Amino acid sequence: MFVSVEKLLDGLRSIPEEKFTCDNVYRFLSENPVDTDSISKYFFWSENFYTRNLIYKDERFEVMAICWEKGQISRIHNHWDQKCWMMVTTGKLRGQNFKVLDIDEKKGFCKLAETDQFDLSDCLAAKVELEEPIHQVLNLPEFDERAVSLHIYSKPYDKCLSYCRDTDTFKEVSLCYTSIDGKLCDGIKL
Ligand code: 2CO
Ligand code: FE2
Repeated sequence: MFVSVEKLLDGLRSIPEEKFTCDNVYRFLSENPVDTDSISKYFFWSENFYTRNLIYKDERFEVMAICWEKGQISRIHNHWDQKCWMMVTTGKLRGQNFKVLDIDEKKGFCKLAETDQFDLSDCLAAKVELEEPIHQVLNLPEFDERAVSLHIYSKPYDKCLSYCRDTDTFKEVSLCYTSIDGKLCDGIKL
């Protein structure tokens, strides 16, 4: 029932452009839980930040394994207009979605409020809702274990908006890979 990541990639590549929709890819992912052993060569761990490890990228989508030490959390962020799906292959993660209460784009001001929350584990598939795209992913200290999540982004993207709740501000930030094809990227210190 578990599939290797190579099989998952073959399947994703074979989905025609017009069928590469939120629902179709979500269904495909739900039907193809990924075998952890097939992605373990992409795992890198850092005490300082969650790591983003690129497994595959083409013009249409990228696939990465994200490794979360106990207690590590993402920023509150969006994915621009890109579609996103994920599954947690090891451990457990909390997802928290947010809605915009008030925004002044020129001033970089944005007031957010929490909306729904969800927990992911056991290769359960999830998608980022395009209607409410601001979210945060947390490996809560009480989960008390490392976690790994597999992410698919379509199209690939390397910038997002990051939101600060203390100051009600937001700004664009760059995203980088920790490793590509199982090799640590230049300049990355774990
Ligand atoms: N999107 C974040 C990233 O690519 C990880 S949180 O899950 O959506 O760094
Ligand atoms: Fe995200």
